Amino acid sequence: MDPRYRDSQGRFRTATQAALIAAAVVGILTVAVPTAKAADVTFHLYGRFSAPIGWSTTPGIETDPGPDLSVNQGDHVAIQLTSEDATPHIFWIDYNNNGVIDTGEPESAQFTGTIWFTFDALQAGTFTYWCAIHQPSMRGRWVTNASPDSAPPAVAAIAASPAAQVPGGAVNLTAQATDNVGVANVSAHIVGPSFDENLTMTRLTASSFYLDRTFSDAGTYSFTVWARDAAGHFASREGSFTIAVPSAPAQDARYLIVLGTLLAVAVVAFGIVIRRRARARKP
Ligand SMILES: [Cu+2]
Repeated sequence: MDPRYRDSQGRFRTATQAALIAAAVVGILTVAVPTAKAADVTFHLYGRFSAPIGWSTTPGIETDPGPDLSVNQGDHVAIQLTSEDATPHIFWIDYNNNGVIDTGEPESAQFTGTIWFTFDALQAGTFTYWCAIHQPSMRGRWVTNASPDSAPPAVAAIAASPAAQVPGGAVNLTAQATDNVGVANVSAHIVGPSFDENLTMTRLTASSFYLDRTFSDAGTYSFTVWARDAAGHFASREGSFTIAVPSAPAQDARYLIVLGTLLAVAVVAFGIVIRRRARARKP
């Protein structure tokens, strides 16, 4: 990670200095430090491995290294990737500069035509972007500017659907999680009868997360949704749902009504028969 960032006067300061300045501002003014808002950033990047080899944001004038590309930490990045030589390419940012594709590094699908590749720029620093196929050719400089993230994420609108489910049925947990820079990870810690698991929730949209899961044991389950940002701040919110063996009260009531009616009819009929016999015996 690049420990420096550029302040409003354009000077580079260290993260420690930034933290001290931020703390001083909060301490004196007791207001929140203004923070950068994550934005949607779009590029069109053209690549080729036949002359002119390299990358370009304009077709036909590729260079190697290609153009410097820069975004802010937390930005939602969408890159339209076009292969100009019908050769397969893979766009990839080597976050740890070890020359191989690692988990968590932005890596596009292989493309021979045009594709969209989207990712969130959560890791700040200066990196090399590559074509994973034509490395060590087809490279360029990628900069993700660090955002001072002083605020924790917010978790809202947590829900379990259905709130009461039968054993073996799926329960859908949903939550909204937002952050001033970017939500890095959302998980649900679920505790129930003989169940205790911390499960990663899947991102549906920028701020919506969900988890589908079945539960076999009847009982009450409590869950805590945890959201984490890249700076390590946490926020959580709690909810619950129940798993119960189904009863069919409506059907039972119907049976009782039918049975009761039959009994009543039988009693009346029996009464009539008795009375008639009694009358018939009278002289
Ligand atoms: Cu390539």
